[in-house]
Amino acid sequence: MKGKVSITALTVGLMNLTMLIVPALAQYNVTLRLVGPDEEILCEINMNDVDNMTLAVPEPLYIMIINQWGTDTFIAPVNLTLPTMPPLTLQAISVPPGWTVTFEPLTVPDLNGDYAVDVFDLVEIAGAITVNPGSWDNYNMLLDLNFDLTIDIFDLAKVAKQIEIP
Ligand SMILES: [Ca+2]
Ligand SMILES: [Ca+2]
Repeated sequence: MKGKVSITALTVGLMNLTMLIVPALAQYNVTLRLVGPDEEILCEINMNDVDNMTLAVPEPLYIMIINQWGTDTFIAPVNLTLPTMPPLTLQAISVPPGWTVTFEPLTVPDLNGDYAVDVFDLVEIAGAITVNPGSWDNYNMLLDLNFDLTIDIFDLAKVAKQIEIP
């Protein structure tokens, strides 16, 4: 019985804590998509429970966004038709709507976010290389470092160039 009381007290305590935290951090479920000219989804990235955020994207994609719209900050839902050939659409949708994303150029290819550029980042790209030319299976726009719409040795080379040898 005594244990039950203290669990309830703990639950109430946690609920109070949650109520304090939630209003400060609005959380969004976000879907980022790269959509082809026939509405086909070429790449879809889902992020759950994210705050308004900065998202590092391959540098050529960042430059495309800045040149086209003159800003790097957008509020979802948004559809950005990129000046690629063929024209592709970068789509950001959030639940609830209103997620703010600020794109930034990915100049340091720390793809697994461990604050170092090393062989593990090469592995991230190697895992996304597809053996079928022209196939969009596995395509992840955030790993396409030269943003030529395919993941291959040239993206690996961009990481390899920045690996620091101790
Ligand atoms: Ca890393
Ligand atoms: Ca590429």
